[in-house]
This record gives sequence, C-alpha cells and structure tokens, in this order.
Amino acid sequence: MEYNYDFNKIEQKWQKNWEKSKIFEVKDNTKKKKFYVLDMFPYPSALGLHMGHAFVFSLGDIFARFKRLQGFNVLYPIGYDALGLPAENAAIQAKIHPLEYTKNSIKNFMKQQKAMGWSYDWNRLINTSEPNYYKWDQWIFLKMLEKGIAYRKKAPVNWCSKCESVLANEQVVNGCCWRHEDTFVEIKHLEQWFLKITNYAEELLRGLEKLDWPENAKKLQKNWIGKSSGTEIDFEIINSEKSLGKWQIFTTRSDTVYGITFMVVSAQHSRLEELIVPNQKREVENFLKKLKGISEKQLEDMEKEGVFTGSYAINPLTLEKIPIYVGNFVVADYGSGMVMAVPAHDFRDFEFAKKYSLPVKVVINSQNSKLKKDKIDSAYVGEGNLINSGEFNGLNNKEAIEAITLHLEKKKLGRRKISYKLRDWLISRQRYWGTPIPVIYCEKCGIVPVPEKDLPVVLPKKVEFGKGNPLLTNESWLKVKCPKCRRNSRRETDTMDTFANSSWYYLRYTDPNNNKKIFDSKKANYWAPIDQYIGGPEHITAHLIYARFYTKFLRDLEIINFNEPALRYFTQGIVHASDGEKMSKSKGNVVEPLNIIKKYGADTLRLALVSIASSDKNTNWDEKIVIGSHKFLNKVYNYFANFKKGKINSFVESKLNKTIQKVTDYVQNFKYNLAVIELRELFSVIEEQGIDKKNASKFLAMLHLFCPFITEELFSKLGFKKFLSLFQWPEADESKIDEKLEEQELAVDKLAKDIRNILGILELRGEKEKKIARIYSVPQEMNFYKENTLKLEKSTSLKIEIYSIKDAAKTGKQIQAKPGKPGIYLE
Ligand code: ANZ
Ligand code: ZN
Ligand code: ZN
Repeated sequence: MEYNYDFNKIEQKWQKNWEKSKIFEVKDNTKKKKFYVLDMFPYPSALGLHMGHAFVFSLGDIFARFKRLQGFNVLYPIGYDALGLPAENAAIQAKIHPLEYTKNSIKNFMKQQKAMGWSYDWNRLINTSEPNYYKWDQWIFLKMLEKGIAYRKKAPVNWCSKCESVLANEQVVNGCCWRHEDTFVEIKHLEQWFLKITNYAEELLRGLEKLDWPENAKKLQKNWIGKSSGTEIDFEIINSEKSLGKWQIFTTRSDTVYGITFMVVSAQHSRLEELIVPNQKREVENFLKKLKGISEKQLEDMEKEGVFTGSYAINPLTLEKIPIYVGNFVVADYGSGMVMAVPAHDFRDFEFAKKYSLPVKVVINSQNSKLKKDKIDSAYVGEGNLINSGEFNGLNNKEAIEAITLHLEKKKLGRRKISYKLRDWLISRQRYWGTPIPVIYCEKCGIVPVPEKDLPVVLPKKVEFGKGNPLLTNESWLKVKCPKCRRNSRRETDTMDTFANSSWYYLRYTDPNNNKKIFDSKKANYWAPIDQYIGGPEHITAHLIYARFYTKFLRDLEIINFNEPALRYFTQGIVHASDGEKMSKSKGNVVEPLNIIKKYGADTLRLALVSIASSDKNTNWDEKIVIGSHKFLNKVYNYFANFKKGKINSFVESKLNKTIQKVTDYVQNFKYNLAVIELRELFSVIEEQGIDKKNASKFLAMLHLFCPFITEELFSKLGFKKFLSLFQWPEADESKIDEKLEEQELAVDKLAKDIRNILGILELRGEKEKKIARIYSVPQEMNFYKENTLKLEKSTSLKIEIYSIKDAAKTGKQIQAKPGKPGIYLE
C-alpha cells in the first residue's frame, strides 16, 4: 500500500502558526528555571544548508524541544558567523560585494532553517558582519588593550600564501592551512596583534575538570595547553671571552645537567644575532637561508641539523664551556628558545651529536646494561642512577631532579618553572571581511586606541579586491586625525581573526538588541553559561579555547559572574555520503537536504538523520533509512488521523511507561537513535492493541522531538487546543510498569537475535537459504513463545514453529533447552 500524508501542507501550516504566535520567543523575567541550548552558529554560504547542518542543528533542536517540554525556560537562539575569508573569496569569485553575498546567503539560510522546523527564537538573530555586532568586538579589544591583554609584537608567524594572510597556531593543521589542506604554512617575521591567552593557561587547564564534556575533548584541550613542570637554569653566555649575560634555559630533566655537551638555539630566535661571532656569520646565514619558507611541522620531520654560532654557555654546575649551535629542531617561543642538549639521554640530541661528532656523556646508568662507557649507539631515556655527576652520583634520577633543582635554587642558579605549549593568540589578518582593529597610528603618539565614543570603526564599502589587503585601497577611510593630537594619521588595516567574533556571541544572544552596552549583565547572568552546547570536534582546540578565554576575560571585567561558556558539550559525528566518502561536489555524491524535504518532508529527514546511528559517530547516508522513516510516519499519521476513542490495556500501559523512562534517559544523553527504536516499538504495540487519547498524547510528545510538524498536526487532530511544542514531557508512572512483561519481551528479542545470528553464520558457510525456524522450549515457556510467534516472524523473516522438548523427546529427538534458552533448528 502506497500511503502519503500531505507533509508539505502540514509542515508549511505549522511553520506559519509557530511563527505567527512567536511561541519560541523567550523572556528572562520569568520564575521558570532557565536552560540555554546552543548549536555552534553556521557560516552562511551561498550554497545553503548541507547535510551536516541538517544533522547537527536537528540534534540541538531535539534537545531544546525536550527541555522546553520538561518545563524549562529555554533559550535557543541562532545567528550567523558572517565575517571571514570564505565570504570574501566567494564574493570575489562571484564578482559581488561580500556584503551582498552575505545578505543573500543569510536570507536563503533562514528559509531553509525554518523549513527544518528548528525552534529558534528569531527575535534574537545575530549577524556578526553588522556594525552593531562587531562594534562590541572592538569594545572588547579596547578593554584588552587597556589591560595589557592585547599587544603588538614582531614574531615568527604562520603565513598561508593562498589566504594571503597570517594564521593563528590553532588554524594550522598538520603544518598546513586549515582552509588549504594542501598548502604548508610558512614562517614569516611580522609585527602583529596578539591576545595574551597564556595569562589564563592555568585556569583554562584547571577549569576542564569541572566541565561535563566528552573526555576526549577535555584531553585534546589539555594537550593543547600542554603544561610542563621543570626547571629554569641560568647559563652565562660568552662570546670571544666577553659575557653576553645570563640566559634562562628550560628543562624537564635537571638530573642530566652533568651530561650537557652542547646547546642548541632556535633558528627563529629573536636574539639569535647576538650569538653569532663574525667568523661564523657566513655559515649561519647559509644555514638560515635553507630554512626559509619551511613550516614548523616540516621542521619536526626533518633531519636534525645545525651550525656552530661561535658562542658558548657556561654550565653553572661543572663550569664547563659548552658550544652553542643554531639548530632546526628548537622552537623559538617555547621555554627560552634554547635547549641544553644531553645526547646520551635524548634522541634528538643524540642524532645531532652523531651527525657533528659531538661528545656524548652518559650520566644515568641503566641497572641492567653496560651504558657506563660513552660509546653508545642510542640515547638511553629510561630511569637509573646518576653517574659522572659529582655530589649527586648514586641518586635515582627522579630524586636527582628534585635534589639538583633544590641545589640550583639555593645557589640562585635556577628555579622551578612551569611552561605551557599554549601560545598567545595571533589575531591580525591582512584581509577585508573581518572586524577592523580599532587603533590609529600617529607619528607622534604611536599606537592610539580609537576612543570608545567613535566605535564602531565601520568597514568601508568601497574597496578594491585582489590587490593585497583591500582596506589599503580606500584612502579616505585610511586617513584619520589622531584622537590625541589631531595630526593626520592612519588607521590600522589589519582585521580580526573571525574566531574573535565567535568567542563571545553566546553572550550577545542574551541581549542581542542592546545599543548602549555589549549586553545587560543581569540578562547575561540569568541565561548564561550555556547548559548544552553542540558542535563539531574540529572546534575543540580553537573556538572552544578562545570562547573559554574570552569568558574569563569578561569575568575579570566584572560584566559576567561565571567562569565557563559551556557547562555541557556534545560533539556530533559527520554524515558522509553513502559510499563512506566525504560529501563533495567533485565526487558527485552530495545529498541535498532540500531535495529530501521536497520528496519526503522535513520530519522524515530529521527522523532519518538521527536513526542512522549514534549521533556522536560518523555515519554514512542511507536512502533506505529515509524511506523506512517515511513509511513509519505515514503509519503514524494514518493511525492517529483516524483515531477512534480508544482504551489502553495494562500491557500497552506498561510498555508506554517503560518507554517514557527509556526515551527520557536516551534523549538526555544524546542517544537519539535508541530513543527512536523504542518509539517505533511502542507504536507497533499501540497499533496492535490500541490506546486512549490522553496516553496517545504522551506518545506524540515523545515523537515530537524528532518530528515536530506531523505530531503538532496529529495533536490538534486529537482535539487538543494547545501547541504540542509547548505542552509537557510525559512522566513515567512506575507503578504501571510490569517488569515481568518487560522481561518476557527481552526474552523474545534475545531469541530473535540468536536466530538472526545463526542465519548469518549459515549464510557465511554458504548453506542453502532457511525458511523455517523450529523452536524447542521447556514446557512451561511454550505458551509464551507461541504468543510471540508473530513478533518472532516479523523480526527474523522466517516461519516460526514452537514445540516442547518433551514432545520432541517422545519422537526420539534429544534436544537441549533450558528455561529462557530454547533450542533452535533452522530448515
Ligand atoms: C635537557 C634534556 C635532557 C631534556 C634530556 C630532555 C631530555 P616538554 O616536556 O615538552 O616541556 N626543550 C626546551 N625548550 C625547547 C624548545 N624551545 N624547543 C624544543 N625543545 C625544547 O619538554 C621539555 C624538554 O624539551 C626540555 O628538557 C628541553 O630538553 C626541550 F635527556 O632539557 B630537555
Ligand atoms: Zn589558507
Ligand atoms: Zn597623535
């Protein structure tokens, strides 16, 4: 039978009704408990919604609807991360202004989002490319400047030649640009704006403990922050017998101080020049030339190389004179950018020493080897006791770290030190479509912040694209009077990394139309932090670190009273094409959500997307699941649209209440696929045995999360006058649950599964197809299996015959069966 309910008409009807009645708009002045659900906002592109959007935003909407039905005052807003390079590039390609491009994209997006049934409070829409939004980016920047958190410095930075811009560390993936996976970033030395996120390194690390985030996400952030406890040791540096002062060298292995045989300074070190003696200049320059244009990641994989600088370091404990090399494996801005090399106990140092025939001095003795000699063919990085280490000989090396550090501290030659891998956030971009950095360069006054009253610094519309930074092409915008001395001055032309826009947008939603302030603190403190955040795993070491940093900064400004942006976080998987590949135009395997909506309706698409698999796993698109979901919804429609007054029996009641229990738990934990299985099972019981109106509404309320339109329609068809969207989440009545019935049901499921497993094995063995399953049960369970014959047949696609083992024995067959474990024979 071909059924088809008129999903088009129904979905449009409720879309209009919801919008007209503004049922998803929320206020902060209620007595209800608040709940803030947020999906990471999309980047609006002309291509419209793709399947990934359809999936992740449906996950959020399901959760928001769940909390709304549970009686919370739910904030569920949406906006657009509208600034950024892709819009600029796409606009250049399409020969329209990024402003128009973005406007059109957003219009298109909104239409599609409404079609999906996502229950946003449209009154709180945010568009980061509007001056009344990015004004507040600039305001935060000025505050950061004031507090010394924003600063400018010349530093080795990552440059993507395709973006024609610098990038933050977080935007470099495997040595390549995050947007250009085939382009290695180059290191350039440029003067740029940075935000001192490192001030918050320890708090960012500590704060992770209390967050209800996936363990894996927390681990990624922890490693990104990269806390390392060690010792900072003062080395005097000398050069042609004159002193260059003391350098503080970071090590986690102060136990190896007696084994230092050379030092290596980073080729990108800002003070490298001081170390180079005239005689070595040529050689060093040649070496540095070879490293030009090579990324940090490439360096990591390269052979360890270096050149002598002509300078020496004095080992503070042995007073030995140690040669300093410049090398390609030392990072400029970690620790002090110079390492004390101990080739006997470090692989990189060993490789380097071998290559240049430098001495190797063993200072840790492994218990079971003959490491004592200095002729070793590999570094020993294990534990052991100290040798060749003066008064520290004999100490276990773990103890020696403590003892030597203490000794250095006493002699004021060193101190305990904590280092972090996290580096300050480089926010300068040499591109147009971003928030202008609000400073002015004056010949006399230097860097002058734009006064707060002059904000926003609006992006000029008239610029030329394709000739470097477009902002340099609008002279009248560039020229400005110095706010301090009125001299002719110039504006900063760097714009901010778009991650600045998204670092605090969740706060603006709490008071999006405020023209006087970034937001009203009372409102922000009522709604935020986010109770449930949803977004892709690629944001863990970028957006989510930045948002946490901004939150802590704004807290320090005392405009919010909490420490973290998102208390609970869910990372969704990726929907791949049916062939398991990434959906992409070039592969021709893209499935457009709009096409599916046209053919089957948004309810079907939503249901299918969460049915495919667990929402945190990557999944492959499967049209069969769409068709199956659609058939199911047709059956649901037909059943409730023709609903006659009915009664509920105790079996259905038990099943219903058990399902409420399970679905509540599954949804709370984002196990949507399991919730859907429960609902489908419940429905087949309802279909078979009937239900009354009140309990029918409970089923509809649960299905509503996944399929909001059809359930809203059926709810009103049943005669309810309210919106189901604002109705209530059903409570499970435990007294109605008959555990025995439940157990029996489990037994049937288990038997069906066993049969399917056997079928699978037989098929693998190449045996001929089976048609009948003979089930031999212990006598007392025979009736039970007989009652469930139909269910077993449905789930195994075999004809089921039930026998008692007693009867079988009479005919001479010896069949094994135990209570709860019948014998299975297939034919
Ligand atoms: C001497 C030593 C001996 C080291 C030994 C290791 C083993 P983590 O744990 O990552 O903090 N190091 C210090 N600064 C560096 C830089 N800018 N670039 C590259 N390497 C640097 O690592 C700390 C260790 O990394 C330090 O301890 C230092 O080498 C090196 F048998 O010092 B060690
Ligand atoms: Zn790039
Ligand atoms: Zn001035």
